[in-house]
Amino acid sequence: MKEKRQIRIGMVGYKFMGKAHSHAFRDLPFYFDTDVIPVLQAIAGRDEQGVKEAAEKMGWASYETDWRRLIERDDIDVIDIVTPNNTHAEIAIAAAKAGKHIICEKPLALTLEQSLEMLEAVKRAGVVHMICHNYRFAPAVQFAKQLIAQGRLGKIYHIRATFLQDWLMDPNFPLIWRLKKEVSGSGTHGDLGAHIIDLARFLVGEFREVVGMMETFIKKRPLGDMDIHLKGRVEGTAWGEVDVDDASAFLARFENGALGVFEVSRFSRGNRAGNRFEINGERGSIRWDMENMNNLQVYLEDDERGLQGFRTINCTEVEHPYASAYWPAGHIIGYEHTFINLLVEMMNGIAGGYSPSPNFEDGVRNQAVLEAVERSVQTGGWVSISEVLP
Ligand code: SOE
Repeated sequence: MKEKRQIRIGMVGYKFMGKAHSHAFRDLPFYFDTDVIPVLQAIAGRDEQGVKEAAEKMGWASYETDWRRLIERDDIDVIDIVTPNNTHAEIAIAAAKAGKHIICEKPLALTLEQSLEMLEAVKRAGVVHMICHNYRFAPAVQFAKQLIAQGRLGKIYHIRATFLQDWLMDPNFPLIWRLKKEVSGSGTHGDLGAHIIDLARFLVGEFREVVGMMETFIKKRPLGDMDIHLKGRVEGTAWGEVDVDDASAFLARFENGALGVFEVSRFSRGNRAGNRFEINGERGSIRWDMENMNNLQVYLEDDERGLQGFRTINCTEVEHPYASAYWPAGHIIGYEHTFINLLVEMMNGIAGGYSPSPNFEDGVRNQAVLEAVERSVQTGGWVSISEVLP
């Protein structure tokens, strides 16, 4: 058997997303027969003890305590950026200059301007680039895309999408990096909004104009750090200001005439990861809920009258993208597999010399929608995407 070309990964960061990406790189060759295969070469993090332990636990061959050192190494082909948002641009631009392929977590950058600089850098360097919008790689979402592309739903009229969470409702939950504008760029808007904007762009098309509103329900929080998975409180004596949104909502018109309603929040009691959408077309509708991610609800007007209604398709059959690489039909997959599916495309892109979607172009277009909504919140009126991204 021909030996496969190894693609040596250098990952910057190693927490929540680091775990998801490490798992995906490790398991990818187990399920998929790609032309090139990833190797967990090195990770970088500032805390030596922490990064060393993470490297051992997650199976990385080596570690660095400075990401710059990772980029200098000539035994690294890809830089994977899983750090807080304020570091994406600097790392990505340096990695591109060093000729490394790049996979970057979302949102691409703090601002549209920064994301354009990142796009310029990867284009100039001619490296392969992707942004990690993993949800579009759920087999059910890919299947929804196929149904829409085949015209099974006809002309699309509506998309309504939410991403609702509730981990921030305790007023004593501390002021973590996700709540500081200079580190995260925005709150729910860039964190969760970026995901549903990506799903909408993938399934419906480009945005034309938006009008939005945002709110910060709790404006001061105790200083401290906390894992968002823990329901934790800090009995703080020192307090700091939250300068990002707790919730964001907007209306949109698409280039193809469809209308969109979007809502993201960290104050939606009972919702842990309420990433859901419904799309209505002239001949059918689809619904998806990430907490039930293997299923797609489909309504087709062409069904016999009397039998019409939403049917639930368990997208684990050979006809459903990526599904048959895992288990026999009916044997469901999970959140972590969406990352594997995305990285399969990254490997295909490296083997074929192209940047699969979603790439930095998609990251820029996504950032333009985020920015247009923010501008609309300031002005109180509609903002067209062409005003922010000429
Ligand atoms: C936290 O709000 C978070 O983990 C996001 O950062 C992710 O992108 C999203 O997938 C789930 O929620």
